[in-house]
Amino acid sequence: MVAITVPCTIDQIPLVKCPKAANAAVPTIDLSAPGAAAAVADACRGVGFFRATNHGVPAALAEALESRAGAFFALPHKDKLEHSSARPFGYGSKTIGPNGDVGWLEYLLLSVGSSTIQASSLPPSLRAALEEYTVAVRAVGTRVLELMAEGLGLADRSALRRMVVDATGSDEMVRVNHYPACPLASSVTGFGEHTDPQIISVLRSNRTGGLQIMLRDGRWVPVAPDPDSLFVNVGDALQVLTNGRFRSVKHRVVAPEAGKQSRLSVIYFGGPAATQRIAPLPELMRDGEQSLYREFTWGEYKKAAYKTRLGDHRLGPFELP
Ligand code: GA4
Repeated sequence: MVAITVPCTIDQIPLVKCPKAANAAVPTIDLSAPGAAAAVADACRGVGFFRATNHGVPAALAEALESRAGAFFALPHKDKLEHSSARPFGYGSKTIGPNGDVGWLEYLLLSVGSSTIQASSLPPSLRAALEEYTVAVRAVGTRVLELMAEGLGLADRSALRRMVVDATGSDEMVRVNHYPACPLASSVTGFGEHTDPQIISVLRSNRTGGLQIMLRDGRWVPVAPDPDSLFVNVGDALQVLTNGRFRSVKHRVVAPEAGKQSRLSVIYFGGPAATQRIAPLPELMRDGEQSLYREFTWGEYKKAAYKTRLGDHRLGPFELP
């Protein structure tokens, strides 16, 4: 097989039709408030996305990571490329996934195993900051998965967290995305529209906007950046586990325009072990309710996902007529 590297230039990156709508649609949930479980479930049944406050991640950890990541991305391109050999993990620039998706960004995608970042070659200070942050954000993921289970009315509040943070061999990742200001055009795609395949994603960004989510009625709305909050996404696997009650949210990022600060985001993805069966939780099913999906394992879904383009409807082939 011959590997062809296609150099990606700005004119190969698609533009995004930007919405004029305001930011009203994103529910904000105080994770420490009574009633948080019901609010989380409501948000996940609605838009599939919410802003979490009082999450307990110390600002200092996020800021330390932001500054170390900023220093990393400021390195000469050839130095960063030294971290790009372990596809899909490591450093990437402009290309996303193996099937031709491109965006105005560079990133680090790292696998998390027992809270350790699996990439020994990273600068030690960046690796340490990422590990500390990951431990903290994982704890938020754990708490949110418990709130989701409670909000769904599951007797076992650990039913969801057991698939991710407590499971051996679970598939957890951290991604650091850096979107430099784009000098040549506005509305340039940073990260094209997609849903996250996993159970849950927890995002934090700096003060630069660009993230947009799709509402249930198909409208795109911008998400106002807020470095003090975390943003939680429902992923495809959670949509299946809840037989469509929770909705995997479509989202995308528009690159900052010339003169703006670059955008830096860090996302924790909580996925289960490869052997985990993904099917609606029996306790949720009403009498006579049929599964909307044929059964699959996370390993199968992941394999299928890596054959798709970013914007494809990945659950499509698993939907039952
Ligand atoms: C989208 C969510 C996460 O960023 C990610 C992405 C992954 C990658 O960048 O390697 C994928 C994409 C994401 C879904 C479809 C496939 C796989 C790129 C791609 C085209 C890390 C993930 O798990 O799925």
